[in-house]
Amino acid sequence: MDADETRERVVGLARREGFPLVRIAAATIDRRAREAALAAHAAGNLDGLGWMTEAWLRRATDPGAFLPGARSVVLCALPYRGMGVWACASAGADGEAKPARGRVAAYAHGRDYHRVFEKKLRRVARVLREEFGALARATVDYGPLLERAPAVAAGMGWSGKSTMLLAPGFGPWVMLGAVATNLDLAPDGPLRKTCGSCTRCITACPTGALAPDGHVLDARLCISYHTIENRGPVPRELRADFGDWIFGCDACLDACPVGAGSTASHPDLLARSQEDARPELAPLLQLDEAAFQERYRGRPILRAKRDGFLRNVCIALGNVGTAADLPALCSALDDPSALVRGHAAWAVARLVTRVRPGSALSTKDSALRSLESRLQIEQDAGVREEIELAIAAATRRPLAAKEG
Ligand code: B12
Ligand code: SF4
Ligand code: SF4
Repeated sequence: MDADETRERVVGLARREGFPLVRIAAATIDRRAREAALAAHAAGNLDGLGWMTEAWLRRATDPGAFLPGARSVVLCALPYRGMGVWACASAGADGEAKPARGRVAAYAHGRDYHRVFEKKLRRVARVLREEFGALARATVDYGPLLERAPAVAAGMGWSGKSTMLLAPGFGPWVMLGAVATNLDLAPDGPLRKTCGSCTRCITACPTGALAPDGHVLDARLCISYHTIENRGPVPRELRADFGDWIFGCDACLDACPVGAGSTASHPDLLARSQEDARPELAPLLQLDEAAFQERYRGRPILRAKRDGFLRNVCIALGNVGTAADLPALCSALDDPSALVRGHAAWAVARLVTRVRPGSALSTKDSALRSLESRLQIEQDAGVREEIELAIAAATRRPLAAKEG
């Protein structure tokens, strides 16, 4: 079999697994990507992503460290923007008739994409080993290999100002996976495309996480980072800007004109019901550990863990909930998790300072009673501080100066 034939068979193999986009990159160190990643690390933009150390980033920008002897990387992409009617459903932010709903990033509407990719990529790797006698190693997302840099080098798309890879026809709505191999496959070249003068993603980002000229993201400000990866409290100054996002964030993707008309999606990544994409918020606060595991088994949302997810739900209820949601938030003041109790306190205050004037008085009274009675018994110092701040915010009183 000559080199062209081998290449064609490898690409065909990946396509038969259902990947509409397959490109080959040379397995070389991408100096520019490494510099960008190290600069992001040095600037603190990756703080909180503990595993992304300087040493990890050096390895992750060297396919030869990922698979010793690697000559090529086969990049595979699956589209996932089959949002149907669910993503358009009203969140019911202002209407008592509709329950307040949260918003889940589109990549997390269906089955966990890691599982979907792993199965397919491992089959490709196995054929490379068994039929081609080659070395092969597959990865998706969490493996020690940065995926966007080789995908851009191989012309799968270009590097957008949102930092997303934009694939022609699909825009940012593709997930990536890769198989490194020691087969010497002729690489594809990069696209000659850029975002031009567009800046829509930068303007659309609710928290200003993208640099003014784009291409750099500060994870410390990113809703996606906080709602998925952050295990602790969300900085108070960011919470009001989270809107109704409860897992991930697509604001910079939704704003992108590239691939905006695409509805292509791998079927496993589709929402099965409105609850997968825009779940009703208040009932989520009743999930205990077992119910959370049961509801989200095999779904990306498990990644946030129960306490982190309910923390996100509290923030969203504070931002878009109505007076009808107050009892659920007040119950969450007694949640076993201090993380949830603290964010519930914030959300109670945020909700009562937002609701319409007609219902404000009684709502505020009952909110204050709940906050004050929880304060009587609360032992956790962090939660006590959240409750005190919440009482001050709800009554618009400045906090009394602390003694000592
Ligand atoms: C860590 C991580 C995150 C972090 C940090 C993201 C970030 N931008 O740094 C957080 C948790 C915030 C995150 C969020 C999301 N992520 Co993420 N994430 C990753 C992960 C694991 C590593 C990304 C990374 O290397 N960051 C470090 C920075 C330095 O690298 P970079 O952003 O790729 O930067 C490159 C460019 O900006 C470029 N560059 C830098 N300067 C300049 C200047 C110019 C002029 C140019 C042209 C280029 C350029 O060079 C850099 C190196 O290649 C990858 C999976 C993987 N193993 O690669 C998924 C990955 C990037 N995430 C993905 C997705 C889908 C998301 C979300 C959309 C999920 C969501 N809906 O909530 C958001 C989108 C946020 C965003 N705008 O990027 C997909 C992206 C697919 C695509 N089409 O691009 C990936 C590839 C996962 C996958 N397997 O599909 N993510
Ligand atoms: S994912 Fe959301 S918060 Fe993060 S950069 Fe994009 S728009 Fe901003
Ligand atoms: S919104 Fe505009 S600037 Fe941002 S990634 Fe898309 S095309 Fe590029």
